[in-house]
Amino acid sequence: MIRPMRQVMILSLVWAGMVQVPAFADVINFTGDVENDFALTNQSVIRVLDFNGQTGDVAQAQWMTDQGKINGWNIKDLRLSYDKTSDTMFVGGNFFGVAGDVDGNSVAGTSTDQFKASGGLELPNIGGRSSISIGFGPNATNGSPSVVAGISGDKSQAGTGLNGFSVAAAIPGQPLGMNYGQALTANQGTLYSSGPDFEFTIKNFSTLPGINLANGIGVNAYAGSPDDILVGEDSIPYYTIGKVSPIIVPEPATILAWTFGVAAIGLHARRRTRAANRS
Ligand SMILES: [Ca+2]
Ligand SMILES: [Ca+2]
Ligand SMILES: [Ca+2]
Repeated sequence: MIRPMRQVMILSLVWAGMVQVPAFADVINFTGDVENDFALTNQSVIRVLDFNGQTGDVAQAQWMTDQGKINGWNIKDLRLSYDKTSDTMFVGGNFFGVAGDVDGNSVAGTSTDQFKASGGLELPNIGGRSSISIGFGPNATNGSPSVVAGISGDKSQAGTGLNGFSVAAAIPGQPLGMNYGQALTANQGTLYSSGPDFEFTIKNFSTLPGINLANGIGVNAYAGSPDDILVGEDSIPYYTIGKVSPIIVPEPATILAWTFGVAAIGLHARRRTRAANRS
């Protein structure tokens, strides 16, 4: 399905430890709630906002909307915080609802009879061809991820972490979510065990293939399944984060076609102050 033009905005921004500014030693304590754990008042937090923070970019059955439900693939934003001392990247995939709760009944892994009777499919543990994946790579126009972290939609690529969580070398040319290559054993972090959001760590982040922190990074994201019928997928196209201090000025972003069935997504970015966009 083709979704509307989106804007990705980046807020905040000291890229702690990656730029020529004092490093913030910042260890995030996970509780499952990205809004709480990666508070925007935390100067180390980088936020990539999806679709202006609006909910309309993941299709779902009208009756779900009429019932006030929001599917569990709809990403609100990504939040990143890098701890230089431990060389750990803390990653928060922030969802409007509950990550993986496809039918929006507030429980990931189970769905209502109405959802099932209408042909919907929601599997526990981000199972089957479901995936929540975040890609990382160089700060490069027309770039693509060199690393992927999360739960692959191809379970033959599953890692050894919770629900098959893995940090892996990205397979070039494959859609994010199905592109988990060789596991990066020195970089395996931990997926937090409860939601509503999707939080994990990547160890030894500066040593990831294709990553040179001094040059900034690129990031993209995918959440969805091709099999759930009643609900679309969400994605954030490859977005570059430069080494600018103290405010990161977004650079021209790439237009990529990498989600299941999405032809192309226009993307542009603009700067916005943190104060204007607290949530
Ligand atoms: Ca979204
Ligand atoms: Ca959330
Ligand atoms: Ca559910």
